[in-house]
Amino acid sequence: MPPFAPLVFSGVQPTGNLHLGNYLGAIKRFVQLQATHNCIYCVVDLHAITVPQKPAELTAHIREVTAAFIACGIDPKAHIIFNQSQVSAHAELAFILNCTARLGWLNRMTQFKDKAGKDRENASVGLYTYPVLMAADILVYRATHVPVGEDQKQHLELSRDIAQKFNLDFAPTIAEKGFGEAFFPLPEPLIQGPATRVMSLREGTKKMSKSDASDNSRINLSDNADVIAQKFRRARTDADVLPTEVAGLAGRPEADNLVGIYAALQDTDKANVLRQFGNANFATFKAALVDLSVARLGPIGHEMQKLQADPGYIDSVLKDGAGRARAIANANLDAVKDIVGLLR
Ligand code: AQP
Repeated sequence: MPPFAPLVFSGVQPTGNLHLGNYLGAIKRFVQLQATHNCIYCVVDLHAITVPQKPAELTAHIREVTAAFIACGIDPKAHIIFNQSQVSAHAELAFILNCTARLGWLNRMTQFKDKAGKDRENASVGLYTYPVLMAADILVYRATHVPVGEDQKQHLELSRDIAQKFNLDFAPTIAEKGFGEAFFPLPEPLIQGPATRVMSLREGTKKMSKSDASDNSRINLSDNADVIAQKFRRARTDADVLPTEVAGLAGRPEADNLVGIYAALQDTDKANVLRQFGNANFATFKAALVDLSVARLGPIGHEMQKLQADPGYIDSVLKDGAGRARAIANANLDAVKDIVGLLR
């Protein structure tokens, strides 16, 4: 595999109810990676329409995710923030990669099975091919690193399989056109830290999710201090005190989840949190968790509100980012067309 210039790409769906899991599992990492990498962060609006969306709400949610990116600390000038549908190369490459991906690979995707549920025949074709579009999102920039939450691991593996098969299928023309042994890098998932899978506050074995019917299951980035306090106070726990060692969290999903959240918010690890709170009861720990959450999330929510009050500014950020993203994506898509043998 030839050396590829390091480049970070990731995305968030504008499906409303951005929550603490999206922040700790993904956006917080996006912010950190700016210091060491060139980064492209995308509001993946085409992914959002794989399930029904109300048009006016979708528009508002695209702006909401953009505001969250900026409020959390992503610099739209030094890096790139844009919405997917403004760069048509994503959809074009997705079709070409649909012809590389195998049906058997897609049939193994657990997110499709979860989201389609029992009524699979009635799911959209877009929901089924979602992981191929995700591969195109990443590969159209020839991105090397992809920060995501644990739930996206399988999709990332599929992106690597697609990249590898494309490189093999077209190896002779890839070499002939001067790209060496491989055109696409095999993108590396960055799934790190104590909160890569934040769980529901109501059920410690279920992922915190935007689409959960219960608002009490998640902390939204837009929640105010009172709501955050109320939700954590009501969060399900067990009857025991906190253990002093990480091993003591085994079999206690709710405790493990809250300790992981605290660790991620404090930029530390679970062992250190348990050194501070081992033997404490949940009332004490939850009070500290509320204080820390409000201190970290309060300024973000406030800044998001301010930004969303100026949709003109948000739209200008997306337009500028899309222009810069398009230049990179179109050049790579042209190369793919040349490799495949399509005239342009
Ligand atoms: N609970 C979570 N813990 C850690 N990371 C999470 N992510 C999502 N939920 C958690 C990560 O957030 C990024 C953006 O997610 P997405 O918008 O692409 O959609 P998703 O993964 O389908 O998120 P949701 O909230 O669960 O939405 P619904 O309810 O619509 O399915 C990704 O990196 C994801 O891993």
